[in-house]
Amino acid sequence: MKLYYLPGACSLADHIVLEWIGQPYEAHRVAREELGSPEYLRINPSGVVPALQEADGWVLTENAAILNYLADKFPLAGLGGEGARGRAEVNRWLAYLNSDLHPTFKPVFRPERYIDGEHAQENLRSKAVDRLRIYYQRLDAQLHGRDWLTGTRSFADPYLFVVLRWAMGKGVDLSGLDNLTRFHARMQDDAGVKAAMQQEGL
Ligand SMILES: N[C@@H](CCC(=O)N[C@@H](CS)C(=O)NCC(=O)O)C(=O)O
Repeated sequence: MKLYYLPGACSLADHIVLEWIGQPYEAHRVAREELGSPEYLRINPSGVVPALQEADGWVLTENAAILNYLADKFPLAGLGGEGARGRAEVNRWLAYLNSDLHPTFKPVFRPERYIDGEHAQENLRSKAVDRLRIYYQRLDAQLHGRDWLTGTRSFADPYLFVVLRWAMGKGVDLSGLDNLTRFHARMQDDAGVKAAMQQEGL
C-alpha cells in the first residue's frame, strides 16, 4: 500500500491510521507543484491528497473512503467501531470533520480561490476563522468525559487531530475548549502519531 500525502494535510489522518494498523506501507510525499501534473492526476484526478494505491495498481481517493477501507481491510486494528451502529457513529464524526469543518478551512488557507481583492479576502478569512470556533465547540462537548470522539479509538480521531493542528496554526480561538486541548496533547504523545509526523517532517 502506498499513501500519497502532503505534510500536515488531511492525508496525515490516513498516515496515522496506517501507523496504528502496523502493517507495511509506503508513504510518498507529493510536492505541491506536482498536484496538477499529468502523472499525479492519473493517481487522483482531483489533484489533491490523499490517495491510496494498492500493489495491483488500484487507487482509492477521498479521505472518508480511504479511512473506511483501511478499517475494513484491517479489522483487528479495531478502528471502525463495533457493529453497524459503531461504524455509523465513527462515520457521523468523520462526516462532520470532512464535510463541515474541513471545507471551512478552504477560505482560510486559500481565500484567493473564492474572492478577489486583499480586503475581501481578509474579511472572508476572518469570517471563516470565527465560524470554525462553532465547530470546535461541538467537538469539545462531544469529548466531555471521553478520550476519543466515539468513546473508543477510531479513524475519526486522527482527522480531528489534523484539523486541531490547523486551528492552532491559523489562530482559531480554542480558548476554554479544554477537552480538545487534552485530546491534542494525548495524540501528540501517541507513538503512531509521532511516527507519522516524523516521517512527514513535522
Ligand atoms: N474531497 C477530498 C479533499 C481532499 C483535500 O482537500 N486535500 C487537500 C489537503 S487537506 C489538498 O490536497 N489540497 C491541495 C490543493 O487544493 O491544492 C478528500 O476528502 O479526500
